Amino acid sequence: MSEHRAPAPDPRDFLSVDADLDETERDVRDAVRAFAARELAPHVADWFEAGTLPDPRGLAEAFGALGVLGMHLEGYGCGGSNAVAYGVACRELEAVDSGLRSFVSVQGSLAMAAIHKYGSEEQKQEWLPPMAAGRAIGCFGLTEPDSGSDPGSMRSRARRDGSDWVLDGTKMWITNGSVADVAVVWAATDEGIRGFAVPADTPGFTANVVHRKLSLRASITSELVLEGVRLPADAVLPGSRGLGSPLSCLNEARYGIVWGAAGAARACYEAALEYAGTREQFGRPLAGFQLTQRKLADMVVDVNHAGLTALRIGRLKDRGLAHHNHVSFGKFANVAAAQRVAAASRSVHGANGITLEYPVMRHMVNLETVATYEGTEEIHALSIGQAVTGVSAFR
Ligand code: TGC
Ligand code: FAD
Repeated sequence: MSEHRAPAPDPRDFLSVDADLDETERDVRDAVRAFAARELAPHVADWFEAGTLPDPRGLAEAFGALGVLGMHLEGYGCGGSNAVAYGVACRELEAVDSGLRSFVSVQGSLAMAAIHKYGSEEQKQEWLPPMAAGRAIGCFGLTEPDSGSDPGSMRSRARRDGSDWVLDGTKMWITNGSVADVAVVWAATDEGIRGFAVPADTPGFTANVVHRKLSLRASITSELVLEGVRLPADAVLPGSRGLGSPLSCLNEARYGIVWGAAGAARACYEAALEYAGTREQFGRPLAGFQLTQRKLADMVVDVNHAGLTALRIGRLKDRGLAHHNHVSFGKFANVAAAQRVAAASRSVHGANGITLEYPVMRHMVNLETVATYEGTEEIHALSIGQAVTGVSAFR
């Protein structure tokens, strides 16, 4: 009897995580990966260097045609995919740049998800089909200059004036704020925190671009100013009530980051593997030095752990079993893993690693934002701590 030999691991998918994707999920992976290689990767270093996205509307329409905007939502022109397929799409986009995954996250998992979860039938009909197609851009305004990790302390107010609502306040760090057609704005009311669909052409609404960022440069970040913004009664998202409403949207976007961070980690690891195989010092490739192999071993472990974590949480989500503490676990673990991989990859690249000719420093600085937004590393550590001890240490 001949001895069975398992195939040797594929260095690019060491634990064969993708073998556990079904055919539809693999098709999504291949389509998004091909799109990203063709339409995004050749330009992203220039966009990052310029500190902006030169054609956000064109990009939105291209993402719409690809089918990734609100792809996990049902109806209204959305794709209705499962959570794993959506996650795989996020992974492939973030393997190019976190800012590009952010574009898709904010549109689909925050702005569209808020309208889908809490909006009226009219609001869904008005906004979701054009947003899914990328003909309309949305943003999600929760954070304020003085309320980041603690959004419950927000100062933005919405008060009734007859049947109208009048909104005043400032939102800060809002992705796509200055290119949005509609801003989902969260404000305190006499009935608690509620969400509002604010068309960007409403008098009193202005958006100012945040300049001089050193991270997430291939992404537009804005301040939203609302001064006496008068909205009709039907602008409120009728199903929204309390801080739990925006937080449940965050779970969707945080879930995308769990996968996205695995993509950024994979890209940095693959860049290091390739570089170490070709760059020679002391008469042989860097890959032949023990210290480099240790870095590659650490990287491949982090990349595969991140991939397994993402897939596990995705499968739980598709069975309706992903608690928000699971998502916190994934964001906390995978972003930290990606940061370790990016730093190790940058060191393998030597001086070349600090340039935009290679993707690693771009990923490394992007990951500073990814570790900060959607709940900082500390906030997710405290969520996990609360889940395992039963004691809240937020305050
Ligand atoms: P707390 O009293 O704990 O909770 C208030 C209510 O919300 C419920 N809840 C959640 N519900 C759904 N999902 C979650 N993740 C939830 N976390 C809490 C909770 O059960 C409670 O419900 P109820 O019915 O009892 O009232 O609220 P807290 O004020 O103590 O704050 C908790 C904390 C710190 C975890 C929360 O505020 C938080 O997550 N802070 C971080 C803020 C954050 O992540 N901001 C992100 C802004 S958006 C963004 O960054 C977009 S980046 C662009 C991109 O994604 O690419
Ligand atoms: P702070 O809350 O001031 O925190 C500062 C430090 O204190 C952090 O290390 C934090 O972890 C720590 N800290 C705070 N509280 C505690 C505690 N209880 N215990 C221990 N440590 C604590 N927001 C939106 O609403 N929409 C968007 O589209 C959006 N896009 C963004 C895009 C970019 C590029 C960036 C950088 C941010 C974006 N944000 C967005 C904002 C983001 O969600 C916030 O930056 C984040 O929630 C953290 O808030 P903060 O920056 O005010 O930091």
